[in-house]
Amino acid sequence: MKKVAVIMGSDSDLPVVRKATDILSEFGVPFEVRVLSAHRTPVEAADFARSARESGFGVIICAAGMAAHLAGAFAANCSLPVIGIPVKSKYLDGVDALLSTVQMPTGMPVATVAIDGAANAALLSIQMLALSDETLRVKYDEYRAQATAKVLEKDRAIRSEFGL
Ligand code: RP5
Repeated sequence: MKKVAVIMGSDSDLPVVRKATDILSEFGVPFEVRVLSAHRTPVEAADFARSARESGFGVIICAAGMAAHLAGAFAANCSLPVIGIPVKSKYLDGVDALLSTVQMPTGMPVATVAIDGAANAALLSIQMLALSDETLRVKYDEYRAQATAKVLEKDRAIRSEFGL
């Protein structure tokens, strides 16, 4: 199976990123984690992006906060699908990172998830890899079925609480 690259702009992003790595682990998807910054280590970030396909990666997840150019920089240097996670920082509630990540110019797409939406980033990467991996597709469909069952159970519990 292809690997997922999980890149964060700073180690301070790890508490958010952990939600993605936990899900990748749960699904048995191979991944590598790096701290690489579009601004602080631009050469290393570009080198990683340029060699990502030949290194066996199939999807890249980039988490960054503030003026978050990490996902865009990866998209510019690599034709693998890039998923951006805008990370909330203490000043602008993550809207700065959201706009920096989502507003990519035509031709350089970044699939941007919600602010701190690391779980969805992992799930989206799994959906992408599952296009060519039947075992992973079955696991993902089971996960979705369980998620549906949990909500239906909550619905039953709430209705019962109101005597319905
Ligand atoms: C971004 O700046 C990082 O992704 C992080 O979210 C933010 C703050 O970084 P630190 O100052 O905590 O290293 O590049």
